[in-house]
Amino acid sequence: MPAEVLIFRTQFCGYCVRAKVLLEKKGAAYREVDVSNDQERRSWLVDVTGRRTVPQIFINGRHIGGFHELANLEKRGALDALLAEEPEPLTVGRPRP
Ligand SMILES: N[C@@H](CCC(=O)N[C@@H](CS)C(=O)NCC(=O)O)C(=O)O
Repeated sequence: MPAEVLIFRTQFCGYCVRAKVLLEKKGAAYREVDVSNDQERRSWLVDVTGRRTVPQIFINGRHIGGFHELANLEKRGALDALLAEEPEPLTVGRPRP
């Protein structure tokens, strides 16, 4: 089973598009959560990630960062392994959309 990839994004976000293009190029399925008009979820995201920008990307519940961190993983040849990891059966502590 492939990894669970979750992208928190807003509607007009170039880096979100770039992250999705990269994941699509890798053949990775992902789920998107649009936080454009959801202040509560956005505050939660800032609390969890310590970041105010979007996208914020999680792979199997692990916070990866934004587009640049994702692209760096790919550059270092580390992204494939993460995307191939099975998600844990238990989702305690995993971000909920
Ligand atoms: N280094 C970040 C940059 C992300 C970024 O600047 N995102 C823009 C939207 S495309 C953003 O969140 N801007 C709002 C802000 O900076 O508060 C990444 O690679 O994801």
